[in-house]
Amino acid sequence: MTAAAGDEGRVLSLYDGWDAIGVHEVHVDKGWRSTYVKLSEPADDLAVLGPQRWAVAHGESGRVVLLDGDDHQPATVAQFEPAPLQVASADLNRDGHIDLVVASDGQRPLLHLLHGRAGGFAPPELVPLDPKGRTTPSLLLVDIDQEGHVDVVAGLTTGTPQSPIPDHLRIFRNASHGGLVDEWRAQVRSPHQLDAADVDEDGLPDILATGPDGAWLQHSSGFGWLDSPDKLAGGTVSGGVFRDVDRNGHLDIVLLRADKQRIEVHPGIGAGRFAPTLHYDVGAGPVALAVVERPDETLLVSANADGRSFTTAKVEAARSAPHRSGT
Ligand SMILES: [Ca+2]
Ligand SMILES: [Ca+2]
Ligand SMILES: [Ca+2]
Ligand SMILES: [Ca+2]
Repeated sequence: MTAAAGDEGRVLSLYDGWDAIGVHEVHVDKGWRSTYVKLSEPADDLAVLGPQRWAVAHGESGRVVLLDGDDHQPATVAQFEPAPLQVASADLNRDGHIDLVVASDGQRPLLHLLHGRAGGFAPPELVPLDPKGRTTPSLLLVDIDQEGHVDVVAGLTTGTPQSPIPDHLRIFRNASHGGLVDEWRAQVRSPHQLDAADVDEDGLPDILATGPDGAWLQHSSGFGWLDSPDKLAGGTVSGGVFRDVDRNGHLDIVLLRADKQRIEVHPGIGAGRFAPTLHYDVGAGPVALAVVERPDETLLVSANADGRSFTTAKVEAARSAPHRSGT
């Protein structure tokens, strides 16, 4: 599976080489209800723009299509050179229309910025990606400098185990009106999946990077800069997100540890500190992580390569009130 995204209490799945999106209503006790939306060709990536509104990137043909509404009729948004594609969405210029950012890993890796407008998208604007970044496994849209506009963070991998070159994040600041400026880069191991949220509660978003070289937490130090990464886990980590899964008011870090075949929850207790880690066993070969939040429950979902199975675990709400210091 290459993507797992929460969508109104459901999990969307997109398997490598499959030409369908799975839409799964997830339950711990009652089993699952799954439907599949057929695609015209295998897809590389998927972004959720809203309820029943998805952008799908097809690297084989270079097409990015929009599936809108209950009938999921695809409309081509843009056509690029065939190349592996990543897609992410946010309103970059704050005009009320969702915009798309597409990373394409052709001969010359590029970011394509597609501004949404009434009835569709404007033609793509091109922003060169780092030429040393051989592949772009992850795209994250977050207002990293907290000045009010969403910025673009691309996770770039460069080396091979035989000839390692440091992987890195490339930060593109959203200067004004949705134009992107290639700002700076931060070295980090394993930027295969990215998430951002203010985990240490200082008002600035922090970044969680996970991949085959472990899980790494980078705190923001202000003005869009990141501190050097803290290692959270070694081994292969197939996904990581910040969520308040135990609902105690503090973000927790959820990791899918492929090496240990389990989901790990680092429960946040405030100010970037964590209670002892909780473990949930999953099936063989976990490849993607999703968190389903409903009014009455939080579910952790692991998609497992072995038999294309899923494992679901329910998180108990934290019993004690949030800890306060200095009282
Ligand atoms: Ca917009
Ligand atoms: Ca910004
Ligand atoms: Ca922070
Ligand atoms: Ca929590």
